[in-house]
Amino acid sequence: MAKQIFVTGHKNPDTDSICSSIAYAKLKQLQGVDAVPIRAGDINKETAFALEYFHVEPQQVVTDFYVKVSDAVYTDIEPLLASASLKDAAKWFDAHEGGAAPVIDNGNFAGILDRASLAGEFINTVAGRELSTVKALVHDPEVTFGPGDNGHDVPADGRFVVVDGGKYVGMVCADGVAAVEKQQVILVDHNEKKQVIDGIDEAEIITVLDHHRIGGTLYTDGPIFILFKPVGCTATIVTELYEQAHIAVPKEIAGLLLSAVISDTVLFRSPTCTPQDKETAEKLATAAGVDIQAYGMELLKAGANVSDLTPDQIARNDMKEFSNGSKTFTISQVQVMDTSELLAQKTVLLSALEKMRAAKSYDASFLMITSIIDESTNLIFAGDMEDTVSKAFAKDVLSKEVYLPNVMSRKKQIVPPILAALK
Ligand SMILES: [Mn+2]
Repeated sequence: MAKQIFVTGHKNPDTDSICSSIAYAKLKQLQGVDAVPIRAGDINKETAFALEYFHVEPQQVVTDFYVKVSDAVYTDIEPLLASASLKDAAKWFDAHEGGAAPVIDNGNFAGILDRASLAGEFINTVAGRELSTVKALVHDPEVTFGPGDNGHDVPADGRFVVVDGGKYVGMVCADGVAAVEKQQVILVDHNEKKQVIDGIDEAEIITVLDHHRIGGTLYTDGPIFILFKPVGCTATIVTELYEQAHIAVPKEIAGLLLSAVISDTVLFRSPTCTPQDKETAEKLATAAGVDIQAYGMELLKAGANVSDLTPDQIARNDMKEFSNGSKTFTISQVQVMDTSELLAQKTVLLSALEKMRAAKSYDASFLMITSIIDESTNLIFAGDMEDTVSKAFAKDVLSKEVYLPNVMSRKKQIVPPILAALK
């Protein structure tokens, strides 16, 4: 049976990544494609509100695409019993390739029997010496693998025993790992490698739907379907694909897509919002049976409640990683109704950012403290980037902070000036 196609948003998923992956997987299903939404990690409070509101369960979490030993293990290689005779052992080697036989004792993996040590028993026979037993010849292998281990760790030469909880499972070899059918993946709402689930090089990207800058470094072996549009939300692109397919958006999916548009455009306040996003939201609101403004404010408020988050959680809220090739930095964002409480904790937030920056040796870690009401951002950061920040925004940096009126969008108003200032 062919594997299901995975549809996923970025690491540290936001409402658009969660909802657009669910909605696009649904569209593919309605078109007869065996696609399933996945997510890279925990959902945030805003997304949880949307999913609960429209009674949709969050999709399964997948944290990497590495081929696993369990995908490649040969389970039809019968083990030898420790109580087997030398003759039975010889028959086993006659029927199997490889230099070692897995041996079990009382149902548990006992070790391996080498072809060479069994051959030694032939010499003992000829020399008239006392013969050993299979049990006595068994020894621990140098390496074994568990079903959850990464296939790329299996050495190029040889066959290796796979053991799970003390029980023999089967054997694995590098050729078997290489022969595993690649996991097909559809990326929505991202294309920068640093934001993609780990191990994407062992999978096959077949589609990318996105509304961000092209962040380079992704590579495919064959031609793929790509749709990038400079709109405010991936959900707007997904809705367009439903229309193109002449498939009505199911009610709960319309609710999720609407939530994504509201979230990404901050209820149409963000400069990333286009007329297409607004028109799309209106159609989706009708299909979902909600009032945009009333539902929108409820949704944003659910996400804006950071009162129960620790400074560490705030520092990595909605975090994305960026690189220009030489400098790597992260930008997190919190969107709140009132920034004063967070700004009062600035010292604590800066040390949380510094801890995060130092742990991964980022050049800088930024936090956008964005006011939904004032439509402005206080940008604070850890790392030695005063000159870059000052140049990027043509402002003096005061104690690791710049105040940016009319700035709400990371991708349109923060990332491009920082990248330009780094050139
Ligand atoms: Mn998005």
